[in-house]
Amino acid sequence: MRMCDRWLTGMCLVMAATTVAMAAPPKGFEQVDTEVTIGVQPGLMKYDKAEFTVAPGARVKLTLTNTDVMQHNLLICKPGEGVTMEVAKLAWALGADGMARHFIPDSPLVLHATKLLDPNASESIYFVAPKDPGGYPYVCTMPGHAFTMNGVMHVHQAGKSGGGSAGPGGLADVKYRYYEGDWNALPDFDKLTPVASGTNAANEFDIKPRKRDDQFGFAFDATLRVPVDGKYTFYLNSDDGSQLSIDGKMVNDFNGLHAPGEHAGAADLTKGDHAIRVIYFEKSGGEELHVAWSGPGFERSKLSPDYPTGGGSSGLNEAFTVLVTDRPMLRRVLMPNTSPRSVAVGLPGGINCVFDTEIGCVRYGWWGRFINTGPESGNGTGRGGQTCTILGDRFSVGDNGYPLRVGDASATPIVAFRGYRPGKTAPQFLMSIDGTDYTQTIDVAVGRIGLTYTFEFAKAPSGPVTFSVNPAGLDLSSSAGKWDGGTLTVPAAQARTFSVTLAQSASK
Ligand code: CU1
Repeated sequence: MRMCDRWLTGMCLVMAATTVAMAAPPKGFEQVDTEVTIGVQPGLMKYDKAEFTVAPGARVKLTLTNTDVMQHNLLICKPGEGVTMEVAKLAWALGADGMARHFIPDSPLVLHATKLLDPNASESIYFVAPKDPGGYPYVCTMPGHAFTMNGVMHVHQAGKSGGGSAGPGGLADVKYRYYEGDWNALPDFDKLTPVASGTNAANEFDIKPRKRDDQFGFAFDATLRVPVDGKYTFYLNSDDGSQLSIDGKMVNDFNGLHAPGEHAGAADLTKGDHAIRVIYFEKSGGEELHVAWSGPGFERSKLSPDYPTGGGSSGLNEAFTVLVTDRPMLRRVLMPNTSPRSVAVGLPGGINCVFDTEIGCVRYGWWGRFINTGPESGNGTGRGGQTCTILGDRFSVGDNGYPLRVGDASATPIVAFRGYRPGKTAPQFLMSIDGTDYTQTIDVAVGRIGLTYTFEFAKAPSGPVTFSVNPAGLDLSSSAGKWDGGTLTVPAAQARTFSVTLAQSASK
C-alpha cells in the first residue's frame, strides 16, 4: 500500500476494500481441467501472458496476481474484433461508480471477470470454457489500460488432456540475415552476401544484432502461427523502408527512404503455420523497425521488441496513430483549440492532454490513441503547418486560463515558460511566476479519467498559493489546502509542493 502515499485517501479506502482473499473453489471445481495463472508486467500496463489455450467445455481456474504497483482487473469477453475496446468504454462510462463496481460493466459481452485487484493481491475465478472454439479476448478495464492490457483465451481442442498449451499465435523460428550497404530502397537481399546471420531467441523482428547504425539491412524469415482463420492486419513502422510478406505474397509494402510512421496491410490467413518474411534497410539518421499485427479477437500486438513508437506521418494516407504505453510522449505540434505554442502530451495508458506554453496551463485532455499528425503535416517531422487531430474522447480539465496565483490572488502574475522534459513516467513543464521557478508535473489520475498535477516551487512561496479551474463536471481533490468551488487555496507553509487531481465526475 506504499503507493497510497502519493494519492488520495478516498482512493486508499476503495483499494483496501477490494483486496481479495483466496476463496475455496465453488462446487464442481474442486478438480479443474486447466489452471491458468496470469501476472502483470510491472510498469508496462500489460499482462505477462498475451494468450492461453483451453479446451471447449473445460473447467478452468484462472488466477490473476497483480504484480504491478497499480490496480488491475481481467474481463474475459465474447469473441469479435474491437470487443475489448467496446467493453472498456462501457466500463469507463461507469465514471465515479467504476471503482466500486470494479470497472465491470453490465454487458452480455462480458463472460467472466475478476475484481479490481490491489498491488500484490490475487484472485481466482472458476468457469466452464465456452463450447464454441475461437479467440475470446481478455482485457483490463481500468481507464486507459485496455489499449495495451489485453490478451486472448483460445478455445480449441489441444491434445486429449484438455487444455494445456497448444501452439499459441505469434512468431517462431525467427532467423535473421544482416547486410551492409548504401541503398535508397530495399535491395534484393537474396542476391547479396550477408555480413552475419543468426536466430532471435525472443522470436522477434529485432535489428539489435546490427554492427553499425547507418547503411545496413536485415532479412528476417520466421514461422507465423495463426490461431484461427480470419483477416489479420500487419503494421510496419520503420525508418527507412521495410516490407512484410507471407507465403511469398506482399502484405505490406513500406519501401523507400522515410521517417518512421505507421503503414498497414491486411491478409486473409488460414489457421496454422505460415512463412513470414520482413525485410528492412536503413540509410542514414534514425533507425527503427517496429512490427505488429492484429486479428480476430486480439488488438494490435507486437512482433518486434517494442511497438508503437514515436515519429511522424507516413505520408501515405494512413492515420498516424500512436497509443502511448510505457513512456510519456511529447510533441510540439499545432493542436486544435489552443495557442500555436502548445505541446501535445501522451501519458502512459492512453490518457493525453495539451499544455499551452503561451498561457502556462493544460487546456484539455482526451483518452484513447494520441494524435494524427495528418498526411499534410510535414515530412514525417510532425511539425508541419496543419493542425493535428486528437484521437479519442475529450475530457475537461476545467481550463480557465492560467491557474496559479502566489500571495495576492487578485493581482495579475508575471508568468514565463522555461521549458519541458518528458520525465520517466510523467512530463514536467518548467514555468516561473513573479520570478519564482516552479515545475508542473502532469500525471494520470489513478483509476480515473483525468489528470494529477504536482506543483513544485524552487523556493518557498511568499504567500498562500491559489489554483483555480472551472469545476463543472470535475471531481476535485488535492494533497493540501481547501477548495472553494473551483479554487484551491494552499497556505504558504504547505505550498512548496502540492498536487491537485482533476477527474471527470460520473455525470460528465
Ligand atoms: Cu490494468
